[in-house]
Amino acid sequence: MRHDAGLMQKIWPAGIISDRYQGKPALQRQLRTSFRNTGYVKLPKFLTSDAFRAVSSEVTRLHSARVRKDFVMRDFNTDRKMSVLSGKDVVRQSEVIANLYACQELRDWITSLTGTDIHTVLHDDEFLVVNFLDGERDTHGWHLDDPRYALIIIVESPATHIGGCIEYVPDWKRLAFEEGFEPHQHVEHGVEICKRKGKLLSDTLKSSDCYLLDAGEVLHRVSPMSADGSRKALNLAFDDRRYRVYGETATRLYA
Ligand SMILES: O=C(O)CCC(=O)C(=O)O
Ligand SMILES: [Fe+2]
Repeated sequence: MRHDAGLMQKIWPAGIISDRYQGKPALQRQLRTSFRNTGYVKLPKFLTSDAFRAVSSEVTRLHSARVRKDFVMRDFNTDRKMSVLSGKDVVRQSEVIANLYACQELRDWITSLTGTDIHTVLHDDEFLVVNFLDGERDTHGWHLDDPRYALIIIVESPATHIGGCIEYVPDWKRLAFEEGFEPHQHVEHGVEICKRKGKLLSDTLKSSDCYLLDAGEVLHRVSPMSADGSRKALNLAFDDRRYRVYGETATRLYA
């Protein structure tokens, strides 16, 4: 996928990252430290309002093309009750999102935060995905991503008291080793141990918030909604290496 600077300029003449995240060395240091410590950093109003509006209207338009999923993911033994669109289905239908994924400004910013190279994910379902929670009990259960990093853009979020929030356990595999539980099959059991030890973290996010996650290392889920509500999120995945062997989980959920 090629970055089309001319088209980006036409779609978003002011660029896509809002001013509050540019040329602010103190804030950038703080974000970098937080990401290094927890593998998570919240980025309220990360996109300019024009860019967010465009993404939001595309994701909302794509809702009608969503594919329903309701199964237990083998590798983590956790629920997928949600609707999805794979990367290749999204870019077929949205030039705006395809260009956002290819945007060099975005990649440079992520590099400056993580301190690593950023590469396109070479998995045509998983390089970007759109996830929808559409009602009571919907959840995107506990998992690790195959690609290293995920930049998530929250387009719509349910009322905070009904769930649909991000929960995460930094450094999951190391904790599993230290606490002696199996990190891929006995996930709920491991999460209970981590919760007792205060290692389970969570955050509530609202429409236009973004977050960057060290998604290959930090166990995460979107918690079940306890009542009717709606959540829409776009996940742009990047890797810290050029090639990697991908597991089966993304294919099962998105292909
Ligand atoms: O929707 C979110 O906030 C997280 C999405 C996610 O974990 C994923 O797409 O792998
Ligand atoms: Fe994920």
